[in-house]
Amino acid sequence: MKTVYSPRHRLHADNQELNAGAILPAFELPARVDFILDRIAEVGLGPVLEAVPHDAVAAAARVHATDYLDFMADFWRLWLAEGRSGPTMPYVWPARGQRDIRPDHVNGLMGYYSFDGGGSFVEGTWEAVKSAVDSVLTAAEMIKDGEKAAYALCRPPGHHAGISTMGGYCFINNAATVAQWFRDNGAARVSILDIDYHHGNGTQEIFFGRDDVEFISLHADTAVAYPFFSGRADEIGIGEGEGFTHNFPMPFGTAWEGWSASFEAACRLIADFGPDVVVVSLGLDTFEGDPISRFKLRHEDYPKIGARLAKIGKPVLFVQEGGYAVADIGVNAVGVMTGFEGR
Ligand code: SP5
Ligand code: ZN
Repeated sequence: MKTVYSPRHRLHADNQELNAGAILPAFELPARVDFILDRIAEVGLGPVLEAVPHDAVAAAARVHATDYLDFMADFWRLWLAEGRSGPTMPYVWPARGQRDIRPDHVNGLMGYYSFDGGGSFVEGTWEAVKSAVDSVLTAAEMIKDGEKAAYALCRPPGHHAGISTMGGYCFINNAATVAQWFRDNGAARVSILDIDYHHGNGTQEIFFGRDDVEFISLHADTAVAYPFFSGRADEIGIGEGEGFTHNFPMPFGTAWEGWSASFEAACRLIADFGPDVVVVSLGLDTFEGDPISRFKLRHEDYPKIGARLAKIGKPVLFVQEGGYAVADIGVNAVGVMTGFEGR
């Protein structure tokens, strides 16, 4: 299988995050990509190709609001204009009952365009964000040209990014952008299967009213787990989209037995939908050793995921999302891919 990545991901580094009462170095680190690339080489998964530059912003604008994209493009200039240069994060958000009103100052704008404190910006963030879109579009072209599968090793991840909100380490929604790209390039139907530990709230928001892009998410029960405000089983889509969103919340401690039952149901939903292509939002934070998550998948489970996805018989574009057990992430990511290839 071919992997696509951009070395420009590294420009997004030394971020911070709000976590359990402290400002900590972000868990979402550049080294995540290094461990995956090392394992790809070790196993001989296939060629690693550098992302081809695309008009990333135009592709993203098919699923995100242009004022949101404009803000991210302009953010570092606004930040410098305040005399600052260090990493930032939002700290004030409109809550229930407040007005949906766009402020003028950068501090307010950060809150307006985010839903949590995980949208940490540094000088190179925007370049890295666009490079992840380059990666996913380059991989999509490989699928369009006949590859059965491809792996877009995106960083930063994307599935929490909504129409006009960053958060959860995500800025542009890579999976949603590429699903829309497939629709714009001949696919009648696209399934997005999100197996990150966290609910893919951004992807859900983007496609909630649509019947041409199916969204299925397996995740920790958001009654008790991040991102808390979406991901319940009764969220099924709206209007024409009703019945095309499927959520499988699962309790803390879920291991392969429980997880795989939901996964099997998800795979059957995809087969019933009959997509031209499947986009997999591949989070590896379901791993038992993940430092911020509470599922119990083991190394040996990841190849089984890949093998079952291959059985669907549709082209699969894997898009990297979360996974923070940095030293194990390569084994688990490449395990999915070798399982898909039946080796
Ligand atoms: C892409 C992705 O996986 N984003 C995840 C963002 C999660 N951010 C908040 C996590 C809060 C976890 N708190 C647990 C504390 C354990 N020390
Ligand atoms: Zn996650």
